[in-house]
Amino acid sequence: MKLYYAHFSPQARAVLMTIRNLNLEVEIINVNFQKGENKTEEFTKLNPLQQVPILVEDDGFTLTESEAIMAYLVTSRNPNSSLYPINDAMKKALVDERLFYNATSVFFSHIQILHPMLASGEASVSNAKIEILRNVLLSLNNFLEGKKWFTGDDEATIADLSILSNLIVMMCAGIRIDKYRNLSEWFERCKKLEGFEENYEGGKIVSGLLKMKNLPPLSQI
Ligand SMILES: N[C@@H](CCC(=O)N[C@@H](CS)C(=O)NCC(=O)O)C(=O)O
Repeated sequence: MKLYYAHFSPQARAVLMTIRNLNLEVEIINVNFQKGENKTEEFTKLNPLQQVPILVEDDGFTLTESEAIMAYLVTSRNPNSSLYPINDAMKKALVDERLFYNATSVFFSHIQILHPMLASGEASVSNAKIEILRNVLLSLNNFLEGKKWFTGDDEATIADLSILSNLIVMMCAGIRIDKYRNLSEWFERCKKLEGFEENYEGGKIVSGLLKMKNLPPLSQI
């Protein structure tokens, strides 16, 4: 299988971390956005949204949403994995619940701030956007109350991997999580997961870009 990938993308890194945790072989195709490699006809055929990640199976089966790719990889390659407990309807529903929260709220909460900064050099961030991000961090901290992982005490799931990739972006952009005790403790646990370092390395691209564009880190949040 092939993974169309960019190291700066939290969604792509979450998929790669799933692949690492499942110990799967993959051909990684690095997509250079600066060179417009996501705008080619061939790429647009694979994903009309011109975004990464994209997973392409050897027979051509293609998926373009990170959470769906992660769920598919576990279901198709190791259905007994605790990363996505498909044989337990309730446990699986709890993972889905957090995956949907990640897709609708966690990703949005930082992209609404970082995209205008990185794409058009916008240096100021409105209080309304900061409030949205703070609420997400608070909710994540509350979800973890009394739990080791986002869906319980057992083991990390793909929900943890998805949320982790986005949290890494926020931290690399300067956001401090030490006042969110549950989240900080969970983050320490995540450091032991397969592929954590690789994921974190990709996140650092964001801090590099902010510095390069002379933009302030988001330490006020
Ligand atoms: N909902 C999608 C989001 C994918 C997405 O936004 N990818 C970004 C990188 S994180 C991208 O490729 N952006 C390039 C662009 O939109 O031009 C997913 O979870 O896979």
